[in-house]
Amino acid sequence: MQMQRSIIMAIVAAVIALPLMFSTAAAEQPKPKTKPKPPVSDAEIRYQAGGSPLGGVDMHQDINPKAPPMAKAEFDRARQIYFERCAGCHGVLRKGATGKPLTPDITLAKGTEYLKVFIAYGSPAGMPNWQTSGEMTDKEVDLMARYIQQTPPTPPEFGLPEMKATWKVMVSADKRPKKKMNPYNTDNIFSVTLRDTGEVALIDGDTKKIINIVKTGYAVHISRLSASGRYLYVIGRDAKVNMIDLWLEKPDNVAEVRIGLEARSVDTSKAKGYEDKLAIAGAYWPPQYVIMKGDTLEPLKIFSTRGMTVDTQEYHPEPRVAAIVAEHLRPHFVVNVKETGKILMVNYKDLNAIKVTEIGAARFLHDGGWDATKRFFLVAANQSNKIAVLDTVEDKLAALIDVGKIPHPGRGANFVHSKFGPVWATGHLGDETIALIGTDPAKHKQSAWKVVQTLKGQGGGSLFIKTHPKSKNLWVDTPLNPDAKISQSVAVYDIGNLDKAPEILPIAEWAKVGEGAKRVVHPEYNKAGDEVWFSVWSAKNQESAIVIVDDKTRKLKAVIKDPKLITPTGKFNVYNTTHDIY
Ligand code: DHE
Repeated sequence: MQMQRSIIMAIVAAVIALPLMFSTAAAEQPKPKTKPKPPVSDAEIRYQAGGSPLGGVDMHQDINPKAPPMAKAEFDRARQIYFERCAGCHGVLRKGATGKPLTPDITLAKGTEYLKVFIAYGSPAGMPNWQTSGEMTDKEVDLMARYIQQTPPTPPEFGLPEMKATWKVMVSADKRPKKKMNPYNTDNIFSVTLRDTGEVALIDGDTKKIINIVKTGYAVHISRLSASGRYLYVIGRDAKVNMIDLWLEKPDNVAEVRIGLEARSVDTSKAKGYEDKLAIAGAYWPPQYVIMKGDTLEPLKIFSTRGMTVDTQEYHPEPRVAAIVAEHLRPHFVVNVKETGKILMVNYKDLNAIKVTEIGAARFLHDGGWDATKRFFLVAANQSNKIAVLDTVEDKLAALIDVGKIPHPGRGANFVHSKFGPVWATGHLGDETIALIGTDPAKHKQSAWKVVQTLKGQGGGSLFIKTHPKSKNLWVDTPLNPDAKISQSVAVYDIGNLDKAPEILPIAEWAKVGEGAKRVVHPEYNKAGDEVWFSVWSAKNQESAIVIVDDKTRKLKAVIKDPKLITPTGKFNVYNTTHDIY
């Protein structure tokens, strides 16, 4: 036993002394005896290891004679674990994303024992300690060490025939009502992601009652609206797009399609003359985006994002599609490609002559939103610790701005700063700061595209920030902070006096739910801009809730609880989402 321990300790020491291979910052050699701070925070690791649905997809097992033997059942189990835990950082094909490449040319040279220790104990540079944290057993670590020496299996492609085979129109356009058939104020409906049940809850913002629970894709991610606000589009991590008609007597699905095997983003055409005409969805696998008919989801055109990275100009086989937004002023979609670090402006005026303007930004593009004028789109290049600014009038990159560690704005927050004029704000996953960026080059040139003020938040692990044109409050969540006190509360700043410390509201406590993680996530305003809704997010088998705060008084206004409200996360108010108000 003692001897076994000494061997392990010797290997740990050897591993730490060798160049790190898993994390982004692997190039930095750890210095002995000092404890380097992981460049990837725990919050970020947990966030990225969200679970890819590709684990369930059948893939070919190549027999590599140099790799340690694996029975098919072992290979399939390891593949499932890989897609659930590892693919988010290391990539589907293991070529590396925010984590290091794990291709056999690298892993075979390290050998099983080395890899086991690395997986079990993690690295100071950010690789999680899967075994010592209790998340993987000894057997699973052994399995994974052998698995990553095999040839990476490739999931199948997903072209038009595959999409068409999944495409269903439940209520055809001509059978749908010509006017709204329900009493709801549809502009103030909230579509609430029920993450782990693969559903959205449609909640009436006026009465706070659930209108319907609608079946959608696996681990549903976001909702977006058509330009008229009638159709609601929901995307699941399994790349299933659902289209819900809010005019039905009981709003429900009218069409669905799968646009790939894994996805996160969806939006619709917003330009004048194209209202409700087209939808677009972006996939993680295969790396592609798809333009569909807006009223039926019939897939029309598919575009691959495979290509060269923005900086080193090297081929990347799986650049995932991150945020997509529709321009309001021109018939364009803005498609953000994660691994290549490119922003694509897709002109959809003529689907047979699509014009794509490619703007080089920085890796790895993730999420973002418009400035208040909707001319500039600001997107987080999260592993570069930068915000990229796209100018949609001059079709160019207006700026690349250094911000804090791993910016994560959601869609960000726009307001007028008393000193610097219009600003857009982002919080960060990797530190406690909130960056305010000037967005008005015409009237506030000195402040434009600069961090004009940095606020101190509760801590790292922030995902979403929000305000409303009618509000004087700026809300910042911290759901991924390791301290429960911080992850279960929210910070609110007075926009008129940003030098004042924020007020901390114990949202989870107000929910009065039982045991659970109770992460307070994703502030969202109602249409009037006088209420802010928060999700109190616990596990599938625990009680969760939606807490509604009066924006003016910052006091509790209502709590929505229901056994069907399982794992609520994102909430999308119909009016605010349609008009990109944030
Ligand atoms: Fe998200 C937006 C990707 C984990 C809740 N998320 C986005 C967008 C992308 C993305 C690309 C932008 C879409 C757009 O605007 O078109 N999210 C990913 C991941 O890859 C990641 C890190 C890991 C994963 O496996 O999915 C991930 N996301 C999460 C979560 O764990 C969250 C907190 C809970 C959940 O529901 O899964 C989460 N993501 C959200 C929400 C938005 C979002 C609520 C939309 C924010 C908005 O206001 O628009």
